[in-house]
Amino acid sequence: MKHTRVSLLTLTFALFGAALGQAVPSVNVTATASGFQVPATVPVGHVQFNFGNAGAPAGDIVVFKVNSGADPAGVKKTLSALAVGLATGEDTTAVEQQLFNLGQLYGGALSIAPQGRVQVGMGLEPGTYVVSTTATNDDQKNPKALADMGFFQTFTVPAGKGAAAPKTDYTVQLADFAVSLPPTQVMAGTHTWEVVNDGRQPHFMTVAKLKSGVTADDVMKMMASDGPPSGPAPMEDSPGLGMNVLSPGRSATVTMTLTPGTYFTACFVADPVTHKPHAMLGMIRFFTVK
Ligand SMILES: [Cu+2]
Repeated sequence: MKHTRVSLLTLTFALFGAALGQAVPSVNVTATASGFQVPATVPVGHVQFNFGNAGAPAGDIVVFKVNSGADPAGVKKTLSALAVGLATGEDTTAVEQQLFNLGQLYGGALSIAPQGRVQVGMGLEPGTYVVSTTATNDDQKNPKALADMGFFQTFTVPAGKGAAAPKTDYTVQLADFAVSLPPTQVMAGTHTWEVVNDGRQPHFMTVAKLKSGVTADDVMKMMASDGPPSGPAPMEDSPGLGMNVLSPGRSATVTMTLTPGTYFTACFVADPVTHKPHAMLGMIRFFTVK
């Protein structure tokens, strides 16, 4: 009898939960050595992407909503040009503007550790989307865009009513040109961060931990110096942290596990007016994790 009562209680809670709102669906996107594996259709509304790395070359993952009337093949060509430009250190301002005219950037992962996963949540409207990367293969002399090597897939989002965005632990606001960090102390552990682009330009958010003994001043001095950086990198290798480019008005969430220490956050999108990376115009901040 007692067992039955527990089951009824569980059922009541399950029904109550369903009435409150749909659960956020999980969508697996896996980067393999030969490209991205992406479902053909992804639910409308808020979804949680589980970006996995199963032997892929190092790189980011970006989700891009293609403007109605724009051709995904044009997006591929532009992304490829951007990837090669970034790899060869060219001025990428013009090609970035071309990309921004073809659709909207919904965020994504900046990097994923080998065999690792990164959880990125975002709200999807009906339409055609691209999952791709701005990375190249590691041929230093003649870099080839991964977008041309299988790392470019599309999916569609059908019309309907989807899940609402879940509550998050911390919020970061990106603006032209500033980064607003959470007003409260960031605690160590695994938390979900909402990243909001309140600016009129696209922005992204790198997050990396400073090596012990390195100060914010050391990093600022290194950033201000011209030419290639000398000496060892001041930041730890921090795969899985940060948020890929968000178009103006967009927001997305990323689940990050942080350990105590000092962290660096910045955006390096090129400003079309000054051709400087946004970090040089004020989009660089430091925060501590306790
Ligand atoms: Cu920016």
